[in-house]
Amino acid sequence: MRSLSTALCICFFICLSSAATIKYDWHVNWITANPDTLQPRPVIAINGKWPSPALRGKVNDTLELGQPGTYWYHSHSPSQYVDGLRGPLIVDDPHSPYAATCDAELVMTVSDWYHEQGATLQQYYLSLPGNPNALEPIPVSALMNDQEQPTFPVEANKTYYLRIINMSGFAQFYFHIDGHNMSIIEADGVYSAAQPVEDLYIATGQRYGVLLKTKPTADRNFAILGAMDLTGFPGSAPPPPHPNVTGALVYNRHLPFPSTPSVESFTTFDDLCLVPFDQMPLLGPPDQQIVLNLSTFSQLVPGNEQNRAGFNNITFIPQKVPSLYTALSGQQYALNPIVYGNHSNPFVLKPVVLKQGEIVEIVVYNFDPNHPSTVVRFQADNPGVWFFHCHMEWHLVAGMDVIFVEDPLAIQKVQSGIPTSMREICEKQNIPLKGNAAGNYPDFLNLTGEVDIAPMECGCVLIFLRLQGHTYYVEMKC
Ligand SMILES: [Cu+2]
Repeated sequence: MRSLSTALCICFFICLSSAATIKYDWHVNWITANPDTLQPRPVIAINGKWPSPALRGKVNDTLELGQPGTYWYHSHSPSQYVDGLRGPLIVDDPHSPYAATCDAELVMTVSDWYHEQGATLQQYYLSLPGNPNALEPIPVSALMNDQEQPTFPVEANKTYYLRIINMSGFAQFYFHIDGHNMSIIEADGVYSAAQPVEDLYIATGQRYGVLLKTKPTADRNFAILGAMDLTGFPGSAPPPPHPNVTGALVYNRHLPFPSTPSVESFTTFDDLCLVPFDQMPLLGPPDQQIVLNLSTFSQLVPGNEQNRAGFNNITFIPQKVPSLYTALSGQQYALNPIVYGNHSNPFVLKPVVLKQGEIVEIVVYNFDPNHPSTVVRFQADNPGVWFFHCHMEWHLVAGMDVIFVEDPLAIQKVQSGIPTSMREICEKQNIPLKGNAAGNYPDFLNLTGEVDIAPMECGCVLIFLRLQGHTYYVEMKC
């Protein structure tokens, strides 16, 4: 078994404007679990418990906590969320436009489950000699709330706010509740006009908030079905043995658990048709356009031949110095993309430096005949180092990622130093706290020593994403 080098202690501080500070003090270690009842295996637990707890905060200070809504926390390094280091992150909103409509709330997750550990699967996926067609690892089972047959007690004649999260490493899911319709009111933390739907299609990493009206009488229980989209798996590989999971809306616990429904075909709703609740108009025209051409290729280093992926023929490889530390220590150099690891080697990410306030348009071409491209616009109003990546974990570790360094001089102004807990984590792992991608300081333009060959082992991603107001997401290394 892969060992976590020490018992890692993660502290999350959630600051609320009412002066309350919620502190989560986590000790992370391996325990054994058997959620699909087929095979016990090691999972990454928090304070000795798994599934991992839901994190919750209130939104009465938007500056500290960002936006209300349904999120999840997870570790990408090295594929640790596939080993169970994942859980809901809920930002409650007393001022939600739907607050008066909801009587109660339920959090539901769907996920795929592998019997092999994430690091092993990652190595298999990346290995060019061992997996010449770059077939993604196929999960064994579907889980709901990281269990089989979870139950959700409900009362008749109420309106529930369901927060539904796909925490999968790879699978996309259909989500269906027998005998009930749903109404989408939130997508990935953004309120929408209520949109009635029969089923949901939830991509990897995606979240929905929906309203569910319960039946007037409690005379039976109803199945909740999470079904993997089998068309998303590589055709030449055998499909997952247990692609569906059934949970239950329990109106009466003395009545039987419902049988798994047979759904002939799911109805899907195109989420591009959702209308934002605040009627926010389309942003534009863009000040900057970033075109990302998806590509896959090979790293041909003898003894370390890898399947790689990336954008514009550059595969993302974590550098010696986390990009945020480069931004923090680089002074004026932080404006120069070169310092983050910008050279002609096609295996190193070329970052993009954004100015605060500008409208950015990202065009992603993935050359899929059915969905050849997608366009996203956003206003760069949140200085930080942002990791933009495919949320299929196997594609992420293969390098299908870029970073957006947004207004690094503003980061330097707002963020005076590195918090002690992060400093200690890095010192334990000999990760430098300053310098360019190669760890050179103060000569930021000297990239000698930057990482230009992806390691097969571990792929130690150490990315720090800055959220507004000194709250960090830390993606840890093993
Ligand atoms: Cu992908």
